[in-house]
Amino acid sequence: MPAEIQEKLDALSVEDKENTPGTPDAEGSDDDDVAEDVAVDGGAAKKKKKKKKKAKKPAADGDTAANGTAQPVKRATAQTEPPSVPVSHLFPDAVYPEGQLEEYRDDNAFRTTDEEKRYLERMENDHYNDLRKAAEVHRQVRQYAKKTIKPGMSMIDICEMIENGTRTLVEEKGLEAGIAFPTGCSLNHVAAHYTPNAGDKTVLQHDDVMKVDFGVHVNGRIVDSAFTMAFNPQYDQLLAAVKAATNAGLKEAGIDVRMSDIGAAVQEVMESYEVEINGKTYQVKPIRNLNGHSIGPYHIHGGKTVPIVRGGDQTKMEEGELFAIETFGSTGKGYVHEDMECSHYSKNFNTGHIPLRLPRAKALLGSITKNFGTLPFCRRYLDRVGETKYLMALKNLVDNGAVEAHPPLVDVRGSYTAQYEHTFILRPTRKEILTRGDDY
Ligand code: HZE
Ligand code: MN
Ligand code: MN
Repeated sequence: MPAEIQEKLDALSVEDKENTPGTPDAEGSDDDDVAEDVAVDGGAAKKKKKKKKKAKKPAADGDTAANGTAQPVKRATAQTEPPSVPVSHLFPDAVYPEGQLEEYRDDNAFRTTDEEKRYLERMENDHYNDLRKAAEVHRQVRQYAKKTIKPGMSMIDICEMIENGTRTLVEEKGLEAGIAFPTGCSLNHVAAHYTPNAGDKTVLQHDDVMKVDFGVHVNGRIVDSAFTMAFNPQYDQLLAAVKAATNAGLKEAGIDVRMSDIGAAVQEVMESYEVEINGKTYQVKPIRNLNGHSIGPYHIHGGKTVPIVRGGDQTKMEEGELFAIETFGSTGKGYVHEDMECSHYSKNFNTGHIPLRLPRAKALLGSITKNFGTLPFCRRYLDRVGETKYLMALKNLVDNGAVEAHPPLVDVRGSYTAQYEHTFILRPTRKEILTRGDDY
């Protein structure tokens, strides 16, 4: 960890540190095996340091030196509930914490210390810092979301809570910083790409399994991360299977690693779990037509896909690439199809000018370009920028290929699906799991 970031961490309160990746928690979450692998300056030394600090500085705003004199201490402002403090206020020198670091292995072990690789990396520091800021916003917003979301809340209230938190903490500013894509809150057999449209009265139920998938960007640098919430403990093993499978994929990932090897590692772990739900037992299946993906600036799906089953793809991951590894487990067929009313859309990234004959479609595309650029959006986001009665125009844009529709992706009715997702970057010297937190 660079000295300036270590100093920054040292200035933070104990509470803040516990939320910082790269500071593994001794008591641990259910993810200890992964969290302990943080390759900073040695987990043992770190733990000692933290324990010492905790004992020395219990709660005060100041510090007491060994000789008993009061010491002023730089203290990060605590986040509020609901979150209202922009992360830029919590990190006043605008240096954001690194994610979980992992050294490359085998033929790439040389990279950790290689002078040329370290040089290449320094040139990208501002981009990494933008990603780390986005990741910090994600961690703080999801911490509040996990605490607050309860059965009985409407899906719209759930999404607005997450979206308001993101806008505030990242200090939303046009296309320079904000929400990267609509808040996914897909339920049960719906695996992905559901967010409520206006008027949707759906209320979260005690027996629902909800995939919370949201994204944050700073200058178009996107983090994409998701977790699953359930209130009935009968789903605990399903969630554990998918969490472990995602972690297996993250561990396997690296420069020169074949996509197919990641798929194999994910499937192996996922299928090693048996779950009992409503008195029936299932082997957890990976959803074979869903995958992780590369991410480009303002481009959620950068073009490379990361399978979650064995077979096929000999494509390799490369230096500098940003990826989301997301795995989905299911008690159903392990295969999704499009169904239900569409909420998610994005301007087609690769097409140039498309001639449009319908004036309302032309105007809507102008508004989409201005407000979202190539970032995905949903109908609620069109509503909030003042668009009305746009459904015909939107359909025209989809029919003409200017906009892509991303309808909900569902497994068979009555099945349950879970998802965990993290964003990581293959830095020249090491892998950095940007969105890692103390929760998942
Ligand atoms: C949205 C959105 C959020 C992802 C996508 C993602 C996405 C984008 C497939 C995608 C394009 C089915 C779209 C997405 C999103 N997250 N991959 O994490 F509107 F709000 C593009 C694509 N494709 C080109 N052809 C293949 C698929 O998601 C897949 C998981
Ligand atoms: Mn996602
Ligand atoms: Mn994704």
